[in-house]
Amino acid sequence: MPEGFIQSVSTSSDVAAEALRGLTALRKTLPPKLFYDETGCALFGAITALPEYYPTRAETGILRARAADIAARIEPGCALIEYGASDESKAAILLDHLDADAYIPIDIAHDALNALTRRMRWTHRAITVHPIAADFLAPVRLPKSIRAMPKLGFFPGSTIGNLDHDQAIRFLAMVRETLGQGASLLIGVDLEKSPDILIPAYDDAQGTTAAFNLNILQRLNREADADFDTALFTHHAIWNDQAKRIEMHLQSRIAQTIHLAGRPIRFQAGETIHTENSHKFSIPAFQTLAQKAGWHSTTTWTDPDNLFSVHLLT
Ligand code: AVI
Repeated sequence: MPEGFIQSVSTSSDVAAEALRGLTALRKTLPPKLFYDETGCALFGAITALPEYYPTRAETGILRARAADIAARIEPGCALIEYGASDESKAAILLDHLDADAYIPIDIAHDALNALTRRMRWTHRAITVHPIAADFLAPVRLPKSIRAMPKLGFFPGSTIGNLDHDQAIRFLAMVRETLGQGASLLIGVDLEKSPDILIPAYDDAQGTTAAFNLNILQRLNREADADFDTALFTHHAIWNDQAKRIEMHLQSRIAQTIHLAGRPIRFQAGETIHTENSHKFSIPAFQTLAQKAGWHSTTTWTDPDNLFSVHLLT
């Protein structure tokens, strides 16, 4: 285990308890953080390379084009604190331009974080890497050694869109508190667009997103003593225009009873498990959300096709 590793990862009993809570509710749900076991992280990596999944390419393009501009706004000797850091590729673009002394990746996916830390310690030797294995929705304690450094929070990938609005405001307010006075936050936010672009991004021709969604059931079979037959569930991605979000569901093809941690769970034919929301924003709508959490959006960058936005909040 890397030096300085703070560990608070989910145990199998947490996984079973969280799954039971969602699956016994009136409308069945599963928390999206359960996607990210080792297989789920690999499938998410494959999603980011799909021709239909534009967010990663668009955001990476913005970061490459604007990294120098971003770095010019951040004080030297800073610490970069990345929330949801299962892959360092976006942080590395920033670190190549920032005058940074420390990098603190925070992620629940322990194995991915471990591998990232090893790579970063090799490729960015002048920077101290302090990984934190934690659910970033819960408060985290930053290492004492970065206390005096200027802080830049980084929350790429539009993961903010996976939270509902109240949760997003609470999260942004908590980040503000964690980073402290004078800190900045660089955040990637996916923009509202036609469902003709959105639906294929979440229901791709190769079936990679379907496999990612169904893996949550396989994970419950592996870790929560469940007996889902994934062939009896179908992946669906729908655009909810009122809530401005893509919703991912797993629909039961037939009436069936599955078991999880010794408990029977009944499904009607056609009933769904709601596994994820991915909210999309206009620029003013996101600025208002950030303001409610006490942040002020100073600069917003977009890609040439206006698919994605990156905001610097202070
Ligand atoms: C991690 N998150 C921002 C992705 C998204 O686009 O909402 C997760 C994802 N789900 C399906 N495809 C990608």
